[in-house]
Amino acid sequence: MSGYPVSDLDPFCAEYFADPYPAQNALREAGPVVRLTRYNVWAVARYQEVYDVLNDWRTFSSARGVGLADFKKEKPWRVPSLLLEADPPLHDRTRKVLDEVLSPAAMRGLRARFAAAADRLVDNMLARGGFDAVTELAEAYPLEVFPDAVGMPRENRRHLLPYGNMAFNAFGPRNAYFEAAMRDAESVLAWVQAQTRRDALASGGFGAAVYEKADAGQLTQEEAGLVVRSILTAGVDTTVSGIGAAVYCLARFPDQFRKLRDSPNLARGAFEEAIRFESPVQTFFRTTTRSVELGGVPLEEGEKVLMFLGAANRDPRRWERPDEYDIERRNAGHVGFGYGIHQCVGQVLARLEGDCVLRALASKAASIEITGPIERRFNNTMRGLASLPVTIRAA
Ligand code: 4MI
Repeated sequence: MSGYPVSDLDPFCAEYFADPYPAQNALREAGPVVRLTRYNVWAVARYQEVYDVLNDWRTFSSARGVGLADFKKEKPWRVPSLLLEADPPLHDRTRKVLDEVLSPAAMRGLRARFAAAADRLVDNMLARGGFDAVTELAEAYPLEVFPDAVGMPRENRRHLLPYGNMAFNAFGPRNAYFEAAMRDAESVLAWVQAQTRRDALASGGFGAAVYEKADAGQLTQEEAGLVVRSILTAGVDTTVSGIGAAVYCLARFPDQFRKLRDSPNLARGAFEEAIRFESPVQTFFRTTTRSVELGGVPLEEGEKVLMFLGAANRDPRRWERPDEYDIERRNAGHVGFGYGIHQCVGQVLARLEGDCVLRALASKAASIEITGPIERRFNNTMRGLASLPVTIRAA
């Protein structure tokens, strides 16, 4: 007889989004693998099992979708991603293209521009005093620097926000968040699609670089368009939530901001710790390709496994004081960027953005004070705020 714990938790509802930590703790405590009866999927919320699933792509496939929908049984809402929703060998061919286009060397060439943009933005906010750290900083900064780096025009770049909001909702169930995000994004879908065309992308940017890889025979022209779509889908919402998380942490934990001001070189650690602490990408699914035992529980072939990345990043079995934001913590090994073959291909770019914003704040601001009620953004996959009213004082 093989027993396993069950839970009727809904990890895609407002109550959970508002405060996911008690439910995440209950899941971790219930056992290494828990059956979620509401969705008929398996859940892993402990670090060890999340790590094990992330590191075995042969057994825990991405090709049937990394959301709740099983692409073998349901038609995907869009043509599947050649990276996120693919297994080797297809995945490795497209991944190599983005590894090269987003290489650390390429990112180093962006630093001066990214740092100058962050300095300008923080100077503007200091002149204002009070502002919304989500809309006017965490959203404004990536929307300023990222589409430039891709080679996109200035106009309409805000359309990337509803597009990303929809994409990340689409990994969850077809609930009210998904439906609302779909309606919101409908009018920008054609525009986003058009931005993936070769003639829309300025030379020197990531987009043109992807098409040059197609010219070199590494992928087809059609595949190049889809890889550019991946850049546009993954590149904005994620860093918006990451930067928002970092500012929210530094505003809530002033001793940590003081430490950062004393040593601006801690900016990288402060950003990384915010990724661990808030885990902007909260969850992804895999689908089993064979029967397998996980955490002592036998799983059949073709089952969805929901990985709670945010819960793994706060698992007391893995982390000391997991619920403390500590910018000097040794947080290597967190799964906020995933792990294994699918680990975030844009992480160097994300860290560059985070580092530039936090360095600007560390060197220019004496304090960050929350001045009004925060608003949380509810999304099936992405954890973040819609509004964070703050006042910053000049140093
Ligand atoms: C983890 S965020 C993300 C990554 C890749 C894609 C979308 C979102 C994609 O479309 O390839």
